[in-house]
Amino acid sequence: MAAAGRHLGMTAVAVLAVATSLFGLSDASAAKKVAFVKKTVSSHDIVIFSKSYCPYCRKAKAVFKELKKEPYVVELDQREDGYEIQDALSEMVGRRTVPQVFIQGKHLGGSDDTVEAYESGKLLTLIGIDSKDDL
Ligand SMILES: N[C@@H](CCC(=O)N[C@@H](CS)C(=O)NCC(=O)O)C(=O)O
Repeated sequence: MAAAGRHLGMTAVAVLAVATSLFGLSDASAAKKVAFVKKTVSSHDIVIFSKSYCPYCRKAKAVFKELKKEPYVVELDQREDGYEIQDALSEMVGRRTVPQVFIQGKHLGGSDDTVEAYESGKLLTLIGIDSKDDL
């Protein structure tokens, strides 16, 4: 009876290990993706984590085009590790949607937040443009 219990326990551990490797990330791999996000947002003034087909991402990109600023764009759907980066982002900013926009290393938000910041003038300040006349 005890042997059967031990066998079941070992089977559960094996199943968990396989499931983790198939569906989850090891802590080390997740930490690497968090490090990638941190390094990316600290290396560029404007960063957009995006998916190439996403209409909300297109909208956010259009705002920066309007401001004549070129963001650094990470297209998650065009990378093998895109899903893991999205997991890391989700852990960091509490949202799983794209786009996620960062200005000078700080999280601004998604598309709605970007458009709102543009319309209120907050985005100009964050980017360091004095007024729309300077464009
Ligand atoms: N209100 C959000 C909407 C963003 C949104 O719904 N994005 C879709 C893609 S177009 C998304 O992230 N879906 C989940 C996914 O792609 O994993 C915003 O303003 O950013």
